[in-house]
Amino acid sequence: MGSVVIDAVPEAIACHPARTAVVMIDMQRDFLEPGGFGETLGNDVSLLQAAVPACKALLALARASGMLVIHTREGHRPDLSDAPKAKIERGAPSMRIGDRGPMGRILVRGEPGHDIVPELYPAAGEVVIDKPGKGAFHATDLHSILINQFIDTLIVCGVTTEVCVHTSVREANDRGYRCIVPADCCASYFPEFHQVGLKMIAAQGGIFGWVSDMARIGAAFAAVPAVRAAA
Ligand code: TIU
Repeated sequence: MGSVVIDAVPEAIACHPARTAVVMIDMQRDFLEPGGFGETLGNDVSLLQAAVPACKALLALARASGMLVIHTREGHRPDLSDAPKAKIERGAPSMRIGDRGPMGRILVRGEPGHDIVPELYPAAGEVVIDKPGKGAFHATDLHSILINQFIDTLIVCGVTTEVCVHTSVREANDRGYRCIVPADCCASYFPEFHQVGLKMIAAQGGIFGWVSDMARIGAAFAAVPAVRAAA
């Protein structure tokens, strides 16, 4: 299987599918559907739906080409012992973490709202990382899993662009991973933060990584017959 060259900003990036993982950050009902954590914070959750079609296409590509797929979920133990007081008490949400809402207890593991949206549901055998923080590496075994699979490049997708995606990309950088962020596979409750968040990743020669999109990633894979044949 050969390398694929993905057109991106600030420049094209070559990566090897066997050493590349798709990391789908927090595409959970609690963030994307009414009645969950995102809405309790006062957000219009319908804005996040924009990322679902491109994420779905990327998951299909990753599965067909044999790339490692990892899903993350933000949430806490039912007794909230892993939820910092500062996180629970922050802001003025209509419901706090652990309170009971229409999709079960807000941001609590095992509750319906904590689950991943049906369109992007993990396939059998795909890794699901439960994370208590915004970053996917904090207090999880993600780094060990990636090292053990010889992964050097991440395609980081999900919600929200400037919160959990950005935090995870920053954490990944400091651990030595190259991060590609497809713009249309991410979304924010604040469209301007989405745009600026992406700019911050690619600025200064790609200080945190490369920004691309699903069409350019699809085109890169389609251009490599060996990758397609191995799928
Ligand atoms: N509030 C917000 O924009 N995001 C989060 O709380 N978590 C994630 O981004 N997953």
